[in-house]
Amino acid sequence: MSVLALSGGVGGAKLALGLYRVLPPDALRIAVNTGDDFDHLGLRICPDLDTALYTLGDLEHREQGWGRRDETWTMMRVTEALGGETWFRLGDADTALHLHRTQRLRAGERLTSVIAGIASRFGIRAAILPMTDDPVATRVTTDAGDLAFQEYFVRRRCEPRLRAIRFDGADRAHATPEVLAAFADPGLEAIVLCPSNPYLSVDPLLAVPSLRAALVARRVPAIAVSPLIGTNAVKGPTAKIMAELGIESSPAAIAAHYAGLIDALVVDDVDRDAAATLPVTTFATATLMKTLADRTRLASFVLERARELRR
Ligand code: FO1
Repeated sequence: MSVLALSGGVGGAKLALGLYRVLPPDALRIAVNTGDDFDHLGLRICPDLDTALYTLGDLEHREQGWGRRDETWTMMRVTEALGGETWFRLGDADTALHLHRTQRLRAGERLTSVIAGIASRFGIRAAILPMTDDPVATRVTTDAGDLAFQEYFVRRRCEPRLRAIRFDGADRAHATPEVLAAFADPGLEAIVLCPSNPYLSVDPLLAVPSLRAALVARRVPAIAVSPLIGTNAVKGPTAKIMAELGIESSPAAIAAHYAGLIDALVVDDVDRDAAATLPVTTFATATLMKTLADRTRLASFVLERARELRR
């Protein structure tokens, strides 16, 4: 049996870890957003893939959600002294991974293969799959101009008012054979859209035509977990982004955003009443994930609902 999760960012990785812990080790495949990837200090940085690697490899910085917890910062300190860019914080151990990945990519290896090699070195049995090996770059149109994703998200801390989001290259990108095989796996039992920011972290995946087509043609239930709790996003700027895009921060907006792509939506208990009126099957439970137990419990809840939907 297998489960395919679609994930990006810190919120998605939390549920991915819960799924990883409650499923047989080889059962989980995670298609991960690569729209946040960029070249920086001569290195290829893949933030959402690395957050998934560190989280499932039990290396992640627990409070931040990104980067490693056992970090030192000599490289950043010397970069600063040399007048280099330090707005994007790269720890020494994290930088070793970027160096390693950049070398292998430069040698012509596919990103999918590089990530699989690193996951194996981290002892991770789940398949962490870039959504595509083709270039896709999330860019945002803001009142401070057209910005690359990390420039907006990290350097400017999401302060500029967001007008539009686009994913350069997505329309020409191909889902990897490994991602398409995960959708086609006869043993597939469920597809889980993790509680990542739908607009920044899930939409890039859905913008890859063959990935979206595979989700539309699904033969098993697809369940999305809302990243919102009430009108405030749990983590990150989701509510601010929705307001600036003119979208109400509600379960209804999330359901509408995923219309046709999901068979059920999981919302938090505080949204139980709002959920009763949605056009998609909706389940309510506690969706705030602070502890590992929160993550595994939510993962089990989602998988049980998917099994019910299959009967
Ligand atoms: N996020 C920040 O807010 N500040 C940082 O300095 C930062 C550095 C960083 C380094 C490696 C990495 O894998 C992620 C990093 N992130 C940082 C998080 C990253 O920008 C976001 O996790 C995703 O791009 C958004 O989902």
